Amino acid sequence: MRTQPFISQSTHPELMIQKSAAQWKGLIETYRSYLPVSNATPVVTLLEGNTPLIQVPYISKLVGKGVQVFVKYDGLNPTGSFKDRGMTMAISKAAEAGAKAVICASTGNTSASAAAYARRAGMRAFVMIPDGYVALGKLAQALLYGAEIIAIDGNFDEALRIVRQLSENYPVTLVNSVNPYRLEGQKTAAFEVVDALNKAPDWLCIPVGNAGNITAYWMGFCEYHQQGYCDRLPKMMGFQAAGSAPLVMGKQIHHPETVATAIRIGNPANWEKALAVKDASQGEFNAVTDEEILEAYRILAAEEGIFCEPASAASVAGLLKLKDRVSSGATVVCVLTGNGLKDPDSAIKVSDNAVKSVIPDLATVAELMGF
Ligand code: AN7
Repeated sequence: MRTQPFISQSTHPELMIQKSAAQWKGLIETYRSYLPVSNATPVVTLLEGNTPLIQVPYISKLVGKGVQVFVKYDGLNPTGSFKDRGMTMAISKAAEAGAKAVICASTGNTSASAAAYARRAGMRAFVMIPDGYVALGKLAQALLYGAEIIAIDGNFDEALRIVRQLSENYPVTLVNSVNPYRLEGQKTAAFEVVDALNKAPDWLCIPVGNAGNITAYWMGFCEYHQQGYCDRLPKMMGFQAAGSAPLVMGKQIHHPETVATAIRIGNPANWEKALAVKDASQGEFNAVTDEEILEAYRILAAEEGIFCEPASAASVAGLLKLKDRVSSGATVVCVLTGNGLKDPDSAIKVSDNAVKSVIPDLATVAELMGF
């Protein structure tokens, strides 16, 4: 799903050189000095990372007050989601440790990413999914990558509990975001945001499920801040779907529901870390309804030309919901975590657009076009 390599302005010279080189080498090579890898680590990569930070003028105008909104389009990673940033690290470190098999619970994207990277490393990939709640594109990926897919009559939280126990008792490495290497890889997205903006944004809006990504972004911003590459830190604004909003409600949700199946999670694995990020960044967790998510999803595609999956649009839905509270002239980055092609069913359902069928005749087609 990658397009042309994106060449960003870098705040520091060695990255400038690497990023303007003809071939992007993947995020481990690019950010090696910030990551827990050594020469002994076999780098398993599909050249993930280096995704574009795109201005969204229509959404900026909806927010008003001279606010500049960008989206970090992480759906352009090799398997179509931000999970690849974490998976290149988790699988490389698993390979270094001699692992022969990995396992994850997944609402879909983690399973696709784990399967791709594990198979590339010659490992077995076990993925456990909630039966009937994984978007079609994600399932198609896991199947073709050769994952061993186990569907349970239960939700993500139940699957995570089982795979955690399996990894404790059998020779199989857990690659959910409780694996610390996942967060190390994912923090590079924050590096890229700062490299592109030459500063940290005022707000970082991000969809939240297990809260791994919000934690990883915060790690990345803090590290770059310590290095002096940005002189302030963003408010971390996490958004959950209203039917699956444990961090907003302050309690576990036993039967999470939302159209955004990627974030249909009632008991986030990184709960404590997420609360710490909120406090440290003076950020917030807020809920957005399925209607608000789908409206942002539609606006992103129809007005900005950007196709993300519904869960990703929660970041933009959240910004639009809280727009009166953004400072004038602020810079806001919304993270688009997954590609729209992951979930064609939702797109077809949401769209009020229709295919017009016609006979293959010039005059008939021209008339249909209104000419
Ligand atoms: C598109 O694939 O949990 O808050 O099993 O696929 O770090 O969990 C996916 C999560 C946001 C939430 N957007 O990130 C999985 C899984 C998309 C996602 C999230 C997910 P976290």
